[in-house]
Amino acid sequence: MADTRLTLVKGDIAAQEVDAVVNAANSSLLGGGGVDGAIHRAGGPGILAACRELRAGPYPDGLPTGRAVATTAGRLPARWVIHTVGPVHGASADGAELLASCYARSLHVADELGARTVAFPAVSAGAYGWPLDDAARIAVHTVRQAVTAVAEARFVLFDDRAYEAFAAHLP
Ligand code: AR6
Repeated sequence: MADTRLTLVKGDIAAQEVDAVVNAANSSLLGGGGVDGAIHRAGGPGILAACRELRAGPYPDGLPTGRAVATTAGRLPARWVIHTVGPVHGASADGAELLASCYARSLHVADELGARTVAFPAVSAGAYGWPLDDAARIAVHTVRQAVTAVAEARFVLFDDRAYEAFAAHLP
């Protein structure tokens, strides 16, 4: 397995030219605000249609927290969207493991797809209230520990504060 390169970019996750972008979704898979809103807006209705098929098929009750599943990326520059559901901060005792699981399982799905470049947002660090520094620590640590064929894991941060939080945890 090649060493995964961890990179940082300040910008919009929906604009990334990578094989797969990770969506900070909710269990319904049917859209929302933040990253989820940006991805569905930019990617067009094909993503929502694919999500509805997942709900009609393998995920009738929605995607559980900490899991990941791929769909088309519609009109995004990426080929796939990997939807993952972060934990709401403080909602359960195993939240940190669930947040780590979002990154580990997203990389696993990327490997199944053959995606070599993957862009991640700061999962749970927005509407779900996870403190940014801790979210960054869990994200960077989990991706660094992962055994994966992904060549580049790109963290895409929306503002300076998030960028600095992630930068502080990179080697
Ligand atoms: N590109 C990159 N980062 C972004 C973007 C963007 N376009 N927009 C926001 N961020 P959030 P969560 C940052 O709320 O906390 C949705 O409604 C944002 O500043 O998108 O996992 C879903 O449907 C923050 O640092 O995800 C769920 O219901 C980080 O991305 C819920 O929100 C994550 O913020 C998920 O909440």
